[in-house]
Amino acid sequence: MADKEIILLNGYEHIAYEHDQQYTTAEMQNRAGEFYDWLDQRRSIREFSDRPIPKSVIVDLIKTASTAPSGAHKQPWTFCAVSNPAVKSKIRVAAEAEEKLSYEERMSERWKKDLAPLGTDMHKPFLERAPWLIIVFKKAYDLDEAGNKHNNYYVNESVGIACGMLITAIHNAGLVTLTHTPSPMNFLAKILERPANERAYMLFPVGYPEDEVYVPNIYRKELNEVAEFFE
Ligand code: IYR
Repeated sequence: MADKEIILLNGYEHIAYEHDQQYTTAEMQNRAGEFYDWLDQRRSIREFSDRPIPKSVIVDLIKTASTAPSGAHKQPWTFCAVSNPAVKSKIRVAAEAEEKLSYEERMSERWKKDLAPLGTDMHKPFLERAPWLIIVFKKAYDLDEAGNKHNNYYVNESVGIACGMLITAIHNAGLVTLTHTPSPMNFLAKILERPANERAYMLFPVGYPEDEVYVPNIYRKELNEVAEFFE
């Protein structure tokens, strides 16, 4: 591809935005509806097959997530992708220790009642069985090579958007995942030896579902429960 022409606007480099996807209204409607139908098929899965997934696929999923918009374009995230069985085992052991405390002591009865239809408990075999774990770290601030701190902005919003895009990319690849947030999550920074500016944000096991998997028969809210229109 030919290099794009760079022009200066307000003293900063700009390139022309190429907007070549002009759909007719009917095509637009079709695409919007089909994308919704396709994404509505996504479900959180807790039982994973151990069938391997090539690293090159995981690389593309992470590159996709890293296209997310972020405060001042700081991209305040690190995606740690783990397939090493010994590291996965360490993560499972530490996560289950935290979850045991959570289920036995930290979570309220009301919370456990709300979770009952999902059938979760302190056991997390998917942390070893899924071929890959992607652990997303947020960067509270950036550290340069000299050790100086630089601000990041809207870090939670930015990393949340990137996680949403990662989930969509995983679904697009025909794979499944789960938004897993063992709490507290600081054991992940220790095991993965992350620098002082990184905090674990969310963990995604990625793989194929187990051969026969049942998911809770839950319903999504109707449009009028999630949207208001002001026309
Ligand atoms: N982190 C625990 C508990 C849990 C909490 C919520 I909110 C969920 O939607 C699901 C689980 C666990 O992973 O079991």
